[in-house]
Amino acid sequence: MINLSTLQLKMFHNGMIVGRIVTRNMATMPVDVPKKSYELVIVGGGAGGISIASRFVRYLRALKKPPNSIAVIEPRDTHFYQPLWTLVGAGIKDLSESGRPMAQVMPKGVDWIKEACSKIDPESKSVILSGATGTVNYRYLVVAAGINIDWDKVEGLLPALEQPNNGVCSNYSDRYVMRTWQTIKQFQGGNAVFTMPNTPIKCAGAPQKIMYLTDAHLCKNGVRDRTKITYYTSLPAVFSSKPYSDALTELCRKRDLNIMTRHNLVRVDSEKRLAYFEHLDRLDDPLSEVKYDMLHVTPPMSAPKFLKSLANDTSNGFVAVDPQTLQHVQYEDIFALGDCSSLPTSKTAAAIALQNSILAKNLLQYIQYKESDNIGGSKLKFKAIYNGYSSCPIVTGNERCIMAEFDYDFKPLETFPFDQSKERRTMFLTKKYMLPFVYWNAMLKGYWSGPSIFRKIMHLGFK
Ligand code: UQ1
Repeated sequence: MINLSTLQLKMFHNGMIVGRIVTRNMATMPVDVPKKSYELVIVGGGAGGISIASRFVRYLRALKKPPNSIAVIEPRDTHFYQPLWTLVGAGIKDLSESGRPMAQVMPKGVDWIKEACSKIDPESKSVILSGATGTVNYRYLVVAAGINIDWDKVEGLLPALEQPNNGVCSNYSDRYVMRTWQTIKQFQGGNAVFTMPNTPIKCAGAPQKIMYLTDAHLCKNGVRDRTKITYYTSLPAVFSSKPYSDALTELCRKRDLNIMTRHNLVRVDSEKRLAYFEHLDRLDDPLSEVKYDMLHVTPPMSAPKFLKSLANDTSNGFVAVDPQTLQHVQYEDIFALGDCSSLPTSKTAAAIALQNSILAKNLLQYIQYKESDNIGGSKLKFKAIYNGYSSCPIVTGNERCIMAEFDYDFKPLETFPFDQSKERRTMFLTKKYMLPFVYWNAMLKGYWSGPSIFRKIMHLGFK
């Protein structure tokens, strides 16, 4: 069976992607035979890996290192701007706009090793690959390996997603995101159910954004009157940062969107169209059985297994780094950022915008310190400190958006000199047009550290 997203992606691979590579003639293709060792190895070609690679191509040139002393290990052909998938699932953007060939975003001057990692050995400073290359040694390592989606942890979910037109969908994959839009379009009323799992996930706002967009669509096409919409979340509130949570709770009340807290999806029966939830505060109770006509699932996620050697007792499988400096807590020559890291903030591209700049500054400082003549002196004190900044553009439907921005304490850290917990059209347009532009043209090229500079300018004289 070919579903629509695979078909679209195929056309996109064969047409647009090839066209782009040929016309721009700037592709970095994978290396046939990688070197045995590199100054800097970056694991992962996602938002974190590519932005760090771009910065270090510049830095290593400045440090007078030979070209191609950086390797990026990434097995995939396509780089996705995943924040767009909320809009793709709601029929506002095209799937093809969310991806570009990996070759096109890979900076010139790095060796792209197109293989998957199977293990990292921090003692021998080597990355063990699953393909023919075997092992690559590093002097410095950046881990930006993303997060794993555990579709199979919800019983019956994968089979349900693989059958067409049964009301089950998920924005969390290029394979299934078009199913969401199909499902919304075909929906004729009944129970629309949205879920948020009991694990760390990427973009914790996305599970509810698609609910708001579905609500808006159903209002427009006259189906809303015969629909009950419910959000089942594992969390105790609709959002982690209080001012935004309060605004969203009020918005849900006004729009008759029901919120069921501390509920976790464990099973889907797609034949009978039943979803089963455990109650996280009453695990001995029988599962709640919920009839659905549409079910948008946010799957459970976990740290990639091959990162085990870099985790510790408290990091839950994620790479254990210092929350302020992004350096590994045990191995000084390893840094990590993004979804695979233990950084206790919301896992978003906006967080990676600031993290990549902090990590790059600190790793550069560390390299200079290690390679200077006066080693053995005082302990290195890092200059760049991460405050946990993350942001989540919560699209609330009708071309409106609440632009949540907060720090490690979930305290608002807003860029604009107005109350961002209010729905605004300008923020929707920022999400739809400006942020993708900034991502492709500045962030991946190593020139975007998040909006903090604008925050400082805009708040001059205001607060
Ligand atoms: C951001 O800087 C960024 O990087 C490009 C994103 O990427 C997807 C974002 O989603 C957001 C919200 C930010 C923060 C920027 C502003 C203007 C609040």
